[in-house]
Amino acid sequence: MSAAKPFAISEDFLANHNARLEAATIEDYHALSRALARRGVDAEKLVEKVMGFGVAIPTWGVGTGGTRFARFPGPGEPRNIFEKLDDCAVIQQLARATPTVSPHIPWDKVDDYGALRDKAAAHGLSFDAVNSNTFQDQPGQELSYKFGSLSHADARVRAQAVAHNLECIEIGRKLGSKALTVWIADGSNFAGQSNLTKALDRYIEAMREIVAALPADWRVFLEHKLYEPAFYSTVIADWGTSFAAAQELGPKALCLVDLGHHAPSVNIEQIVARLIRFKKLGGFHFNDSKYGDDDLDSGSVEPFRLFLVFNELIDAERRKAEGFAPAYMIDQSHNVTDPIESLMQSAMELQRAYAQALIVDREALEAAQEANDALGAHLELKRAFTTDVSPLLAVARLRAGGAIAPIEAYRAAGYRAHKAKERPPVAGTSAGIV
Ligand SMILES: [Mn+2]
Repeated sequence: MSAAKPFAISEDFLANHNARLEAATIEDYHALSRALARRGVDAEKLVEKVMGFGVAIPTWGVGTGGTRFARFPGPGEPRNIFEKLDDCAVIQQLARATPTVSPHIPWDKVDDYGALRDKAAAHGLSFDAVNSNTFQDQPGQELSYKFGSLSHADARVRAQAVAHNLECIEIGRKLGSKALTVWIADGSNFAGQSNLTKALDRYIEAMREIVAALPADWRVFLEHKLYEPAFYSTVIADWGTSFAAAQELGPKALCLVDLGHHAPSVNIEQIVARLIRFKKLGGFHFNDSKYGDDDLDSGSVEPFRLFLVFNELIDAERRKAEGFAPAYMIDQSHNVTDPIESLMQSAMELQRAYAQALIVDREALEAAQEANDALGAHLELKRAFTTDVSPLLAVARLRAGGAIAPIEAYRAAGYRAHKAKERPPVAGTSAGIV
């Protein structure tokens, strides 16, 4: 007996759903276009820019996340990487902002990477940065990462962690990736437990071996994180350490900014500006936070901060800043929502911040800055941030073949209910927070 074809949202269903919303959307878009035209902004050009914006979905993001205390799996969760790709495809089909997928090794290991690449391509998806994992032990693994990985005191553990990253590069090559993201959980829980200098020395030496193994057109992203799982010291704790390490490791090594991986009051947009200035901004893990590495949905807590990050990115793009080509990925843990809905909403919030940053009057902003007109400069940013670009984003989605209202369309299609029938839960489905 052959398995029934998995449920997919049909183009007819989507067209009918859009048809009901189209007239009002176009009316709102025309009103916004006229308002923007009065400010010298061409809405049509903005639509084109928004249609070209893409952010990668992490494969683990389509499963329910969890906290340190529990995970509450939802119905119809993907049970393997192929089903994860089906869910990523729905997100791209409706929201049209996520054409790439960021895999995680070993969670996404398969026997046939050609089949995986073909499956993604059939969905119109391709693979972005590969994420390595030396923050947990795998079944059958010879040595434990309990006391660290790339910075471990024991050279054999470091060698094992290096070998894992080299395997990630090999898998990434088969998938068409061009980057490796390395986050290590290494650190210490007690003062005196670890030699702070030696631990960093060992990390940099191990990373040298990984950098040396990168193909010519590959980059490696160093991801820093202030604390957790280590609570006394963390080897790559901040952007300064990440930057200094990337400098020593050479031009292929760049810094990755996960928005949740900083001290609570840190000025993240300034960190972004600094990394751009030093040609070391590799990319982002987008999410939002209230307290720490909360991995909440992008733009759900501090949308103004997200806008300010994009303001720096657009500033760099307009200046044609040397070496500026950041990779964008979402990195969130969806504990109380349907992950597909959260990922669509997050991708749209990133597009919103991007569009708002694009409509900042850069000449007026610079003039105010040069004249020391503090409030005038601030108001230029606020004018852009308070502009509701929703109709413009909806038109961009519509023209790209997506949904005017992705979450409403997704719910109306009953995708999750279908998957709940097709995908009986299995034990040990991996999901995580990095
Ligand atoms: Mn991250």
